Amino acid sequence: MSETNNAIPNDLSAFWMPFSNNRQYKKNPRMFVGAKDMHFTTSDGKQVLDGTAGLWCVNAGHCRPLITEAIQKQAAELDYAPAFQLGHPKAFELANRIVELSPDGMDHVFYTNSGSESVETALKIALAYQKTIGQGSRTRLIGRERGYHGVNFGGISVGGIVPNRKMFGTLLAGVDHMPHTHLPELNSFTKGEPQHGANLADELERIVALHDASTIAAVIVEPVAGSTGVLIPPKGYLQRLRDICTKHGIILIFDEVITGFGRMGSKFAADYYGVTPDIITTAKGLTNGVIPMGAAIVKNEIHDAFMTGPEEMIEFFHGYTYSGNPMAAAAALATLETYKQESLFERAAELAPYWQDALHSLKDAQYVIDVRNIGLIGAIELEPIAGKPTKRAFSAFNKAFDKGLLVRTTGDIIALSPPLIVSKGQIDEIVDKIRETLSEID
Ligand code: PXG
Repeated sequence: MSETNNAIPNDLSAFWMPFSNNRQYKKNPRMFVGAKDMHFTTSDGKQVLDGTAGLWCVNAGHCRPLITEAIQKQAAELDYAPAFQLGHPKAFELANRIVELSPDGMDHVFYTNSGSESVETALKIALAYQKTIGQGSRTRLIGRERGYHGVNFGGISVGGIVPNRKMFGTLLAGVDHMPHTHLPELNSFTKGEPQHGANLADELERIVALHDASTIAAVIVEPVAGSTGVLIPPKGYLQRLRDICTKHGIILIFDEVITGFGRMGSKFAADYYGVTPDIITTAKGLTNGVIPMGAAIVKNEIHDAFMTGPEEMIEFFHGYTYSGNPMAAAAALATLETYKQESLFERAAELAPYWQDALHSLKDAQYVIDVRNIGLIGAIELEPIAGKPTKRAFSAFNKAFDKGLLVRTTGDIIALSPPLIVSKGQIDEIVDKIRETLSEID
């Protein structure tokens, strides 16, 4: 890469950065100018170990050759094809590949460009499905406290992260929330699935009793809540949600934007937990984060209910200019091929016990009040500084970065999710750098 390309512009004010402290960042900007496999290169030439797969998306590691070549080739061959009433082969081929990975009976894929759009799409499919089968009174959507389902209006309505909601008016009407499943007094320092809290799924019964099942269209949850700081479902919890939804004719949506494509050491969290939802939302790992793309994967019964009217009619009034975009489809096909050739989902499963032990060795490190893990996901929760929530974790983020490690923080929680190509030596490096970091911050 030429130096001119990577020179830091001397005016950073025009770019209003997402989910960032713009003013503080721009005083001390940190920029990546390159990446390969497990590392980023910074503009000042430092290597930074990627402990977070970018933003939970680069599951195969950075700048992987199959993906790079596929995109280059696609850009020269078919850059764009209209998405409505027309198609191109790779969008269909990719849907077939996704369906092969999906739980049995979920054989249809609706393309989006992000996790947020996958969520909106899933909620709209759920509402339209209920109407289509003569259950038009089912208009309520149920989410969960501390849930993250992206940033669009449907997603923040069913989501439960307060700062993401409170500035934006009344949101969607007719939404209710189940309680979150974080029970630190009972489950702290659990390795893998927590023992306590499956009964929290029964709160859904309470919500059904309050509103009546005939008014509820769908329930949406992250199988493992990621953004809010890695909340792992208690043993048996997801199955209970499934049973309650089935009993009451409520559609169950698993938001697998983070948990899909190998993060759990399985294809989807649905496989990991042996619980099949009615719709799965995905994005991130679908294209290794390289080109924006998401997908809602839909159970046959739901899809088929739309395919009943006159054939010349559009069946579902929804879609995006870039649904199934050729560049994104090429990136996704090459990503899925990389996962397969390198058995990366299996690799993640094999590494998970080592990951677990390494993370839990931080139990006695300074400030640590909880360690949680599942698959190749981890969280280290820190005791907040009194009266200054998030400050300690943000110091840890900065200090770790200076030591050449990228972590992600949310609240006072350090969240970890390395690319699935991480080595045991790199897992040790992540843990060692975090231990050092915690011993050096206030
Ligand atoms: N659902 C879930 C479960 C997610 O985790 C989205 C939807 C939205 O995806 P898009 O592609 O619209 O951003 C997400 C995204 C973090 C972090 O550090 C998490 C996400 C995005 C950025 C940062 O926890 N999750």
